[in-house]
Amino acid sequence: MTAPILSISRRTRETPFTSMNRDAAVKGYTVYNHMLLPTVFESIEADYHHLKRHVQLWDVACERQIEIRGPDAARLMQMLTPRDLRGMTPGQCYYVPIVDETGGMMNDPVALKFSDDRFYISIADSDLLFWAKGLAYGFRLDVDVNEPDVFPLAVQGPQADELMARVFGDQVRAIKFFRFSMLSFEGHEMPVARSGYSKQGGFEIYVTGAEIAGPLWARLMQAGEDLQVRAGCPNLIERIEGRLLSYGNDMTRENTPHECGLGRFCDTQTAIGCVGRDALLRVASEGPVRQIRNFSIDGDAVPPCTALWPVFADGERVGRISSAVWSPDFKTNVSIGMIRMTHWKDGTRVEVETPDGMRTATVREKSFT
Ligand code: THG
Repeated sequence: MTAPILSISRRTRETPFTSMNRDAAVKGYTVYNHMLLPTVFESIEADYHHLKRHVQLWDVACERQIEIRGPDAARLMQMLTPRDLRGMTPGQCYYVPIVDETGGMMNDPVALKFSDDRFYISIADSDLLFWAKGLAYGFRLDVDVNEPDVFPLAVQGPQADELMARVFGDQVRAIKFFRFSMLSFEGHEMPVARSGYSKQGGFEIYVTGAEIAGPLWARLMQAGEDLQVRAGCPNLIERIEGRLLSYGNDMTRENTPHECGLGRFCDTQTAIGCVGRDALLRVASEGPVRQIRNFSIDGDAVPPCTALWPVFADGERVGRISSAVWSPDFKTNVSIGMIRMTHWKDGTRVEVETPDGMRTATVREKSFT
């Protein structure tokens, strides 16, 4: 049997790194924000081991930027999120839940603040641009909202500091977690942040202009040869172990940030202007009745999790699994799901209905890492 292919067209946008991925023998793609996102190079397990030991270059250009510019930029930003942005200073990144008027999750991006009148929102997979433009128009805000030619390149893994220092200088070592500096490469200035969709440490370079993507990729590859640098991508196993959520998979507009375990990124009381504030004030006072947890699912490797798997306790449905995969390091199936408060305590035993039968599983309050 041959695997089906993904037909690529103008809608499934290529990135400035697509030809580099091809040269690195990319084996799988998904589509994220209407753009190609590699999912596997050697194998998901080989990519995972390499990521945890060495350093990888990730084409995450699909983390599209929404640029908000103008006198009302800060006001629009605060309308979008229940996280209080008043303490955010230029050069900071904030992980920000974005909610609609019902308090439902619209996206879970990383925001970058350049100044009071300029931000980037580095979005997850939903068309947040239209919601932001709609709010700006509807409220007659004095802002420009657009998607600039910025293409994030992540450098992830334990050797990321060493590799980045060789290309951008020792100043990268001083960049703190979720902060960015404007650094230059061949005369191009770009934000370089200590962040990324893994728990292995590293940076994200917001490559400004497609023309510099090739030279930067080549320089990083050459500088990191002895560090065994290679192309990689967000890794399914590593991100589930670290409980990094995937919008559209682990949560949707049906969920509040509190259900997603993102209550620590909400300051609903003081986030004056957030369109979901009233709705969230109601749920924040009572607390959620179901929440995201990790689970370990017993038995050998589970099949790919491409739909929600029901979770049962004593024959009653109490939750669902949204991501699951075999972990070579933890020697169990690691997973992310949502479960009712009656069963969300650490160590609770439940049953998961997978496509190849019922499996026993254990709720984990903490992530695997
Ligand atoms: N980096 C950037 N943009 C992104 C992602 C990213 N856009 C899409 C997607 N990833 C958005 N989702 C996430 C999810 C988790 C995190 C970042 C973006 C993340 N979480 C830290 C954690 O859970 O450990 C917490 C961060 C904090 O403590 O503030 O990093 O990866 N540019």
